[in-house]
Amino acid sequence: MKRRTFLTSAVALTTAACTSRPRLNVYNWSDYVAPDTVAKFERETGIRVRYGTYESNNEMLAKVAGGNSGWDVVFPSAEYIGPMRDLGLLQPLRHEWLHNLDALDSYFRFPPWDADLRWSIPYMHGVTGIAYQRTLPTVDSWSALWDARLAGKITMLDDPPEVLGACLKLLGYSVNSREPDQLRQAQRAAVEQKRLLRAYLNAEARDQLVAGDIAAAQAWAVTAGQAIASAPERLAFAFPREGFARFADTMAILRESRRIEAAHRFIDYLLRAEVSAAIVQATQTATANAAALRLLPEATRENPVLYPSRETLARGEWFEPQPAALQRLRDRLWTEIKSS
Ligand code: N2P
Repeated sequence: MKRRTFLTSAVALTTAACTSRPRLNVYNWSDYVAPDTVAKFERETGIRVRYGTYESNNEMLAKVAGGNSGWDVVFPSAEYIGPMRDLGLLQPLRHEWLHNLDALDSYFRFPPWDADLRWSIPYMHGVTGIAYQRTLPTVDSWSALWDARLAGKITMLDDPPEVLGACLKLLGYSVNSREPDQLRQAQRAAVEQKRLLRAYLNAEARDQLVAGDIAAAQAWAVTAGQAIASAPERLAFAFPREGFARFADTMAILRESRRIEAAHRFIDYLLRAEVSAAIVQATQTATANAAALRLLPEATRENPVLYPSRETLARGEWFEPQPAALQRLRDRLWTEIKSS
């Protein structure tokens, strides 16, 4: 074969290999799959996955809001499903391609935010509380995060509904308050707290808690659970007595996706009990998958940070989507907090 012909056919072959192998772009929270979850899916299906991670709903939304992000599957928190649907960002799901839906816990099979799972499939859930060093006197109230003795060693989440939510709870209000006056009081509490803060941090708080650089952090149970697993003798988690937010993160397919069959295959794969159980073991998360939970050792199922009692959970509130005008007010209050 002449060199020229050889080169041309080699290029043709490589191009064919690249274009014929199906691809999928998955954008998820950090630490939300096991190290081998994606590779195993690729081996089983032949689909090549580009996997990216984010640390907050806002980070994800900023990327996908324009409708040409290139991502196919994303993991919005429950209260973002309605607004993302209304913005035309989501694709209705095809249940005939999701064979493992029955694995879901009965509550998450018909959740209040998307009762027939038309737009989203529950993935992980948890509460937002306080991760703290056991050397501190008992922490059981949001007020611990306003304790001047801990100045410089406190962090809050870098997440507007979470920070306003904690401030609202501190003041005795609902995390979903729609009262402008209550929201302004919450903003004042956040501004007053800011001088005590080390930073607004999400997943990054984990290592700083383990290192002892943070005394008390507003934290997702998932992140706290991961920190506690690394230093169980030094760290603990509090479910504040004033109440707290609950979160549920879901799997959804973007309207812009041109790979909807592969996207459903990926979601269905994550719903598989063994796959989900391996993720929970590796990442210390609380799963919405009841079949996976049954496969896990008792110590995991009874981890009180991830799976608190029914009475404790009853003190929690799911975040709700806000009417547009109130969302604008909240956005403005948050910008002012950040720039204060
Ligand atoms: C993943 C933490 C996500 C929990 N690192 C908040 N939705």
